[in-house]
Amino acid sequence: MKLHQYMTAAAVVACSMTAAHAESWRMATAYPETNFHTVNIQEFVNEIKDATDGKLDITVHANGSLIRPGELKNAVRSRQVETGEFIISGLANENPIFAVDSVPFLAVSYEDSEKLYEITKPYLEDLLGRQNMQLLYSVAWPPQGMYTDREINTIDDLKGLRMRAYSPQTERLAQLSGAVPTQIEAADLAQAFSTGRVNAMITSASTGVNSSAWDFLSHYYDVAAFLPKNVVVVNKRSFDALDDETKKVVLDAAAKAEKRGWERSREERVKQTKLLEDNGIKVSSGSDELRAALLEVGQKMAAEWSKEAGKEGETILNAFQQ
Ligand code: PCA
Repeated sequence: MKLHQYMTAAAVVACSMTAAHAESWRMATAYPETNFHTVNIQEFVNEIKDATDGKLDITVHANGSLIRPGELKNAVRSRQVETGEFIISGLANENPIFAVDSVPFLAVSYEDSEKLYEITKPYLEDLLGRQNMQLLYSVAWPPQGMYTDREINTIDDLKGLRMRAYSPQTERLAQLSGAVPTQIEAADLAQAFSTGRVNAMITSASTGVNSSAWDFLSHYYDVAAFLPKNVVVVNKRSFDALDDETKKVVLDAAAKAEKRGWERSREERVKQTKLLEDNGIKVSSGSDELRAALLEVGQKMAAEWSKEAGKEGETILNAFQQ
């Protein structure tokens, strides 16, 4: 081997050693820094940094500041960022399996949501895997209720209200309730309400508090329609490029973050619902009439989902109902 060839080989080795020894990743998320999912993610990346002695250093870019929420999945898929978090039902138009956690009144408790997650996890892993992504963990939002800028007694009172939606399911729910849906990202909520683009929304107590809902809205109907989940994913090539030890650190930290996240979500429900009340929002579970009508909407959506999800959907529902 000639001298310059030795030198080239040495340079290649030096480069790959550097790559193996210090990695800086970017993580993009859609929700604010104070949101409990984001706080959990920050702890997750801190733990990875500590456990690898800084070899894997992940910087979190929250609130859609690096990647617009609607672009998040494709950004991880194409490796524009190595890792990211997004709401899985946002992908419902790709495959109905992504929407099962958002079928209203199918799984309304944390226990049922966890059960549904365990059943659907292999499907999610497979579907995300086909798009070059590995599922690291998933955590549910607190139950979804309805916020309005006026008192609602029956479903007819929702007629014509402009209702903010964040997924195909929330859009359909608004539509079937007689409202007019508008797709708005969580990061844009305050602006949308202050400019009068919307006067109602379906979301959790968390997002209500994160967006200071009391500045624009007066009522929260805590109907607990469903618990949508966020997923934290990593680009497969980025993950595969890690050494085995680092991979294990990431997977262990992910398992811990998942457990911690579900616990925090439970606490969040209680804590943030109280904060809504403390700030003047009238919180109630809604009239019997309203709840019965929303249940009917839910049944309609469940039938639509089953039709779309076909055999796979049937398998999932059978396992869930056992
Ligand atoms: N907050 C997110 C999704 C579900 C939730 O509770 C949002 O409103 O966009």
